[in-house]
Amino acid sequence: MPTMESTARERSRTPAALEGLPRPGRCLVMGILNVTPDSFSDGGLYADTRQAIDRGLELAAQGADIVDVGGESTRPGARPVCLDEELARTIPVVRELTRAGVRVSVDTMHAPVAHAAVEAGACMVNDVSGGLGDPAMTRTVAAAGVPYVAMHWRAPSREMDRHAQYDDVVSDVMAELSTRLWRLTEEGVDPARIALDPGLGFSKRPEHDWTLLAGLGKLRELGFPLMVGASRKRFIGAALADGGAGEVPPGERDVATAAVSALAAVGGAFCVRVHDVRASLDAVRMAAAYVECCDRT
Ligand code: PMM
Repeated sequence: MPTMESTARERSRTPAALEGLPRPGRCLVMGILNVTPDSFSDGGLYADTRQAIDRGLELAAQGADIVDVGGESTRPGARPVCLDEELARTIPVVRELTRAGVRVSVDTMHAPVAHAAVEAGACMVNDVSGGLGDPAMTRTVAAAGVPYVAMHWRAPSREMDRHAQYDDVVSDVMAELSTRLWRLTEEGVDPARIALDPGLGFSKRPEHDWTLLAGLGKLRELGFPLMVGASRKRFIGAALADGGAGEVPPGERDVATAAVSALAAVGGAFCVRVHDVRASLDAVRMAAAYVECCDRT
């Protein structure tokens, strides 16, 4: 059975990196900036453009390697927003943060938003649908030539919980991501600019999320850098409730999120996507020191 140490050793033999992003010798930390009224943990906090820009600057000052700007909530049950609204929420924020020297990615499943965000300075597209939400996304990203995160996704937010059925969640997610990879590269996306994400919480129950987290080593066999988005998610709230009924609320999950960031980094993630940047930055630094020591001993 693989131990945490052997996982760490294995990870360090294959440095994962994504063309066009920094390589600080540790897992990257992406700060979450949801410019939405209805995201599950920070909805409404940064819905106004000025508040969102200030928050983005704050995340960068806290050490975020990338700030991920999103204008559409993807929480279970969320309704889609119209394109004009998503553009109005995200593009001014992307433009101002980029002007201020912040490295920005755009969290969208819509090709026109990805295109406009790259024009406004975004250096990465983070697509929770892995290209399934908009058939034009793949070609848009290929033409833009920016790094692209393709997340495992089965269905829109309003119905995703109905699709949380797996024979073997790690194998099933790998097979579905492989199909996406085939399509992405067929349509001209540079493989050196693709990262994959198992999509924790998206058509997954808490036991699926934990199995995927424990299976990062296996997912890395796909040969692409892995992003992990665990921050404040339900599986963390449920684990903190110690098997009791209910869940610890999202606002009280940041310490545990940082612990999960360390686990993800040791498991070989190239980037973690989090609300509380400072805590996860410390966590991935500890993971890097640990992995380096495993390498030497
Ligand atoms: N999760 C959310 C939004 N975007 N992007 C990636 N790549 N991975 C994720 O797990 C992910 C994501 C939903 O969480 P939020 O509402 O806290 O942003």
